[in-house]
Amino acid sequence: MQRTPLITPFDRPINVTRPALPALGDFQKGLEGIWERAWLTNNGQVLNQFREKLVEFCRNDNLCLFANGTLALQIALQGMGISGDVITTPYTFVATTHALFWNKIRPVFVDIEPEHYTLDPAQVEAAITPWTSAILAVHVYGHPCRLEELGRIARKHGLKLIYDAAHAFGVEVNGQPIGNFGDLSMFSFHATKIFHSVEGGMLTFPDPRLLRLFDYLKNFGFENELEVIMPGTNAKMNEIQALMGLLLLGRFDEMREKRQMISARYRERLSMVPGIQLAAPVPSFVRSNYAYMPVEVDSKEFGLTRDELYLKLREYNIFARRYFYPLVPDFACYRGLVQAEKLPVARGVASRILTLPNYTDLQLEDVDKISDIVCHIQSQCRRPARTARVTDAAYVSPALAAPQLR
Ligand code: T4K
Repeated sequence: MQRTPLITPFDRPINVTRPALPALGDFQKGLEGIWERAWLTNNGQVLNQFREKLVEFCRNDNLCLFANGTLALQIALQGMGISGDVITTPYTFVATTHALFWNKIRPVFVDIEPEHYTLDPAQVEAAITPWTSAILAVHVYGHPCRLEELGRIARKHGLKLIYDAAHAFGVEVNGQPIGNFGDLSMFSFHATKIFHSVEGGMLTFPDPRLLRLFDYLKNFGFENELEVIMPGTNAKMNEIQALMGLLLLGRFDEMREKRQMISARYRERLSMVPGIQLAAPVPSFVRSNYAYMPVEVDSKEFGLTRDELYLKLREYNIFARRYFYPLVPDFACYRGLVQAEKLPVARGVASRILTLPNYTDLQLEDVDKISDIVCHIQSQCRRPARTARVTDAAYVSPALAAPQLR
C-alpha cells in the first residue's frame, strides 16, 4: 500500500517571491570596477552597458532607464503631456494610479475582463469623453492586454496608449517584444520582479524625440553646468542597480524557463483541486514570462474563503499575497471616484484572487508541497471534496487520499 506523506508546515517562510541573484563573485568583480572608477551614478559606464544590452534584448533603441518604475511612469506621463482624464484599470498595484495623481490627472476606472484580468476594451471605449487624453492599461501578471483592440480604440479617438508593463519584462506577442506596442511602456525592475536591478524602471517607446526629453526630466532638467532647461527631478538609475540588472539579464532565459516549469507544475498539481481556479492558459501567440501564479478561490467549492485560505497557508509558513486586493479605487485616497456597484468583474476577481509563491529559486518539490498543503486544507474543510473531479485527476494528492492527517 502506498504511504501518504505527513502534511507539515515548511521549516522556513516561503514568501510570494524571493529575488533572483547573480553569483556573488560576479557581483564583487563588478563592484571592483565601480570602486576603481569611483563613479557611482549619473550616467556611469555600467549603466550604459546595461542600456546597450537592453536595447538588444528589447529590440528598441528608444529606451530610458530610471531609479524605479513609479518615477518612470510619472515622468512618462509628464513628458508626453498627458492631462485631463485617463482611462485606466482598478485592478493593479497602486503605483499605476499614483503616477496619474502626481500629474494631476483624473483616473477613470473601468472594468476588466474575467479571463486575464486586463482592461476590457468595450468598457474603455464606452468611457471616452472629450476630456479623455489617454488610456493607461496594465499587462497584469505579465499577461498582454488586448493590444489590437486597445490600439484601434486609441487611434480612432486620438488618444495616447500607455502600457504599465511593470510585470511583463521579456514577454513577446507574435514574436514582438511587449514593449514595442502602443505609445509607451513602463517596466519595473523592482527586486520582487522576475527580472530586477534591486530597484529600477525602464521606458520603451516608438518616438525617438521622447528620449532626450526623458533624459532631461530624470536629471533635474540639466543641459550643462550652467543651463537648466526644464524643471526635472532626480530619477536616475545608479551603477550598483545597473550592475545587478546587467548580470541578471544574462540569466534571463534560464530564469524564464525555471518559472515556466514552476507554473506548469502548479497547473498540473492544482488543476483538480475543487474551488481552485487557475488563470487561463497562455495563448499560443504569447511568449510568457510566467512572472506570477494567481489562482482564484471559489469559496463555495473550496470550503473556505480566499482570506481564510490565505491565513491558513500562513500556518504552514506559506506567505501567499492578495495581489490585487483591495482594488485601487477602494483605497482611502481614491475612494469616491467610483460608485460601489461599479466594476463588478474587478471586484469579484479581487475578492477571490490569491497569488502563490513563484520565484526562480523555488524548487519543484516546494511547489509539490505547497500544492499538497492547499489540497490538504481543502480536504479538511466543511464541504466535502468533489470526488468525481479528484478521481479524474492525473495526480491524486496524498492529502486528499488521507484527509485524516493533521
Ligand atoms: N505598476 C505595477 C503594475 C506594479 O506592480 C508596480 C510594482 C509598479 C507599477 C511600480 O513599480 P516600482 O516603482 O516598484 O518599480 C511589491 C513591490 O514593491 C512592487 O514593486 C510591485 N509592483 C508589487 C506588486 O509588489 P509589496 O508591498 O508587495 O512588497 P513586499 O515588500 O511586501 O515584498 C513582497 C514579498 O517579496 C515579501 O513576501 C518578501 C519578498 N521580498 C521582498 C523584497 C523587497 C524578498 O524576499 N526580498 C526583497 O528584497 O510590493
